[in-house]
Amino acid sequence: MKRFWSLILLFVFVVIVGGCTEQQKTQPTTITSTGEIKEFQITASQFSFEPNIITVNKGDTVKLKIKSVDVTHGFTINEFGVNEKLEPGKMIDVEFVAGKTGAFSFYCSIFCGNGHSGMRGELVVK
Ligand SMILES: [Cu+2]
Repeated sequence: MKRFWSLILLFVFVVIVGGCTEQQKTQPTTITSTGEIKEFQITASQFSFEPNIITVNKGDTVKLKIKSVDVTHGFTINEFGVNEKLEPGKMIDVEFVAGKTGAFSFYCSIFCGNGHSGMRGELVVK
């Protein structure tokens, strides 16, 4: 009978240790990483950017591929020194490091029509 309980104990021990090992194996993928490359494709059109909210982590390298599908627009993020002219149909590559946390607006900086002043979005750096 004692042997039986020893086996049960051993079984429980194996399950617990096995469970912990399993957790350690999967943990690295759940850690919030900094220094990753985050790439986004943004479409500019009268009078919006799509997507208009971009979320990254502090320290990430942000790569944006931006294209206007109608008229000439601008793309500006003051805090990260980004200021591009988006000519229709031409893909523009933007790259910067999100070195500070906060919510930063990006906006169209070239007059493109009646809704121009509302053509904006937000870069969220966590
Ligand atoms: Cu505009």
